Amino acid sequence: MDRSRVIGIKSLGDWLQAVESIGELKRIKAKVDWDQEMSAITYMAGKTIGGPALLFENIKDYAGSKLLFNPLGSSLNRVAITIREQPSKDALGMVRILSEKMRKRIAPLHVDAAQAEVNQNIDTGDKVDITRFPAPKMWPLDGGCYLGTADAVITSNPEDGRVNLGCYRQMVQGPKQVGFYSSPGKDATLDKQRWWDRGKPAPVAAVYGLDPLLFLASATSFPKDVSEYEFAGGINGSPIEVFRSDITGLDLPAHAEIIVEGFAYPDRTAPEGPFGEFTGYYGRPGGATPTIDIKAVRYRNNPIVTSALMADGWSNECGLAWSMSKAAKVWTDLQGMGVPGICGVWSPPEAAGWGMTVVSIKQQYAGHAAQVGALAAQCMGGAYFTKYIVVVDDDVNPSDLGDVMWAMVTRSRPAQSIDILRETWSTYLDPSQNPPEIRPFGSKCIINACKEYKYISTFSRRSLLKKEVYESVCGRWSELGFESEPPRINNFENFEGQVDD
Ligand SMILES: Cc1cc2nc3c(=O)[nH]c(=O)nc-3n(C[C@H](O)[C@H](O)[C@H](O)COP(=O)(O)O)c2cc1C
Ligand SMILES: [Mn+2]
Repeated sequence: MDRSRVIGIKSLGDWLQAVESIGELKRIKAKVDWDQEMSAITYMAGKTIGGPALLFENIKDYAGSKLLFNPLGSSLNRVAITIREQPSKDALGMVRILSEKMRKRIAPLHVDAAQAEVNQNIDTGDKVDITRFPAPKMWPLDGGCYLGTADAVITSNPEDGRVNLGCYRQMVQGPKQVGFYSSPGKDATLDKQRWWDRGKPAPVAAVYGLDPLLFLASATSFPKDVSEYEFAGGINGSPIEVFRSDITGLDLPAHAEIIVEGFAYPDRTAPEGPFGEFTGYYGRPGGATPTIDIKAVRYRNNPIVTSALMADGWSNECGLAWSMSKAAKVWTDLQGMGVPGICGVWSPPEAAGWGMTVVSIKQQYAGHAAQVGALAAQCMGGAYFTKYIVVVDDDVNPSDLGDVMWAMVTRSRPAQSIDILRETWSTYLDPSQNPPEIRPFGSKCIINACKEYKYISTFSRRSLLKKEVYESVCGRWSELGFESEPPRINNFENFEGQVDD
């Protein structure tokens, strides 16, 4: 695909066109039920790595409405389009590019509210009714239907006006009310408390259909004092277009599909959950959760709802893209702290998206590996939930779990190489912390799987091919009767330090 196709994407519609042009959009025209059928189809289709985004065009009880499931899923191509890059199979290379893009910030551009497509329809007062939009029930034991999952929830800090975008789920409570679940330490949780501490309701907007770039930015742990709009603009390469709402005073994305707006009050809660989570388990039991009293609903003509299925394995929307954005952010953070020698950062999607971080480094001094492990464990981009942090040498591909395991068992010494951090930032959703009352604290394990630095010069040599021999065998690969491509190998014997006989 020509890169010019992905530059200039402003809306979900633009993004869908690019995705459809590479054959990764499946339109489902058969009638399906919002009650567990859409999610079952998404779960089953998502088992195929790289499977398509699913646009449901015929939803029971919601004639004429459309909903997009598995927007990013496990497709590197769609992650590439989302970060405005050409599709590529090089996942680690893409994380590097994303981490470079995350170092740029571009302030949003204010446009006239009347020009914003999301204002094609504005319902206020008695006309507010979010039950007009399809909200799937995803898992059999879910406490309700979730309209906001692949979303951006927008709040502000009353102290300095910083606008935050966070991806937090929202359960439908009624025509004019949704649940607002953001976990402890998340920016919306802190923002709403700041308003309440001033005796005021917290203004909130929730975007239920959006350009997946805003979804990705909303789901990444950026610095708490900078708006995600600026980072999304940096990744986009041009400003995100917003308009100032006359209802909440918040800056809202002009090209969104659907935005609800209202206020959250400290004493207005409702039962919410349980919900089948990114861990592949139901999270915390249902419980009293803040709500948003909706004052206005803005939507384009024929809007599309964006939805994220949380599940085990590759069907988890909190999988590939979430882990790539986390890895990129950890890389940016390490670079920002001036840590040298970082060769790659990966967060295996197989580890519930955010459960593990792997950093490969070129060791340069005593203590370097331990320093990288501790910083990767606790930096803003990497601290939430992540349980295992593994540091490997530069000859190990962090995005290849087989390579990482091999390094762990051949280079780490369990008695010396493992550090445990206690009482760390986690979530009520971690099923391993019991009884649930001890949540949301977690713990972390840092594994130094690098060659012991003290002995690095005499560490057992890897058995590596000679480059000329590898290349000659590659040249003869089909003559030898192999049909597939020869395997790519990056490390070769360099005979350094070898004495000629
Ligand atoms: C699909 C998806 C759903 C998520 N749902 C929630 C949620 O319901 N509550 C929550 O606290 N975090 C949720 N997260 C994680 C947050 O979006 C993420 O931690 C993000 O950094 C929050 O924004 P903030 O750093 O501005 O607080 C979700 C992430 C994804 C990818
Ligand atoms: Mn934030």
